[in-house]
Amino acid sequence: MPTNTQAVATAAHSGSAATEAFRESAGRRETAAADSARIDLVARDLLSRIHDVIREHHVTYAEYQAVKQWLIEVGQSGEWPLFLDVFVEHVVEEVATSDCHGSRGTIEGPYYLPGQVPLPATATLPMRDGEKGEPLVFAGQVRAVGGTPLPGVQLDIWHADADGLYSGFAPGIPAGNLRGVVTADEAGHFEIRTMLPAPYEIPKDGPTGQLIAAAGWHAWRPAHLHLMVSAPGYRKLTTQLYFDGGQWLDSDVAQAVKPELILRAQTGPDGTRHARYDFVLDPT
Ligand code: MBD
Ligand code: FE
Repeated sequence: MPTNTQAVATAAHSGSAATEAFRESAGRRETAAADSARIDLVARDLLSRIHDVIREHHVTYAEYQAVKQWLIEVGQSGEWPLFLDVFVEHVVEEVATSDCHGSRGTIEGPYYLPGQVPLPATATLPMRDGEKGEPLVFAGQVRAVGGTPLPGVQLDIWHADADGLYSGFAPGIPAGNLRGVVTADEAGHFEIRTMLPAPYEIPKDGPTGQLIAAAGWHAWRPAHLHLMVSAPGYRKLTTQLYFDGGQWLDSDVAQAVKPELILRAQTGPDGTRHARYDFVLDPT
């Protein structure tokens, strides 16, 4: 099956591409300064909780060596961004946004790429001729907490294609496919045409997928759109939107679904899906 071959070819590549993307993003990201007291506190507590798990579950030498081997493979395959964003980021996001009153955020994940094509308020995302899938029109308005419509809003959007693959992280997909930076109009309105993404499955041939299989878990995320919504003077919102009735909504491997983030899309007479979502931003 050609789809299968493509998915297998993708897997080995996506982890290292995500590590590459993360390294290149270093200058753009906030990084914590080395505060010795903070490192002492958090690192000591983290280690002591690992010690507790070993005691409670009588972890053996054989298991300890297997874990060591697996950790080496996560690094060598470049899957640390994938593994961490799937299993850890959701709690970092929860803590980071606990004081927000605007739209719910959720994790960024490993597949954001900066510098995508700028697009007007009404726009179609870059896609291949005959891009597979069902057409989707995603529209809405961006306002501040309190309801004032916001001018100068940027919506940086990226998502998987109808095979569940991301441009830049799977071979054979043109750079920038299904990615773009939309500037909303003066009243914060936008209307984005694209193709409905498919659910995403963690690659099975890397260490993250191998852990998931070995533990008997499933490796799926429900279909989703990724967005970063920003406006001068407001906190940048990083979020994802999901589709009502879609598979895996109740069991996302990355635990990043929230009920407020599920779109109820209507299907038009020509089969096009129409979904609306209004974003609310918190002031900085
Ligand atoms: C994804 O597409 C994603 O959004 C996350 C969080 C992790 C892996 C793949
Ligand atoms: Fe994703």
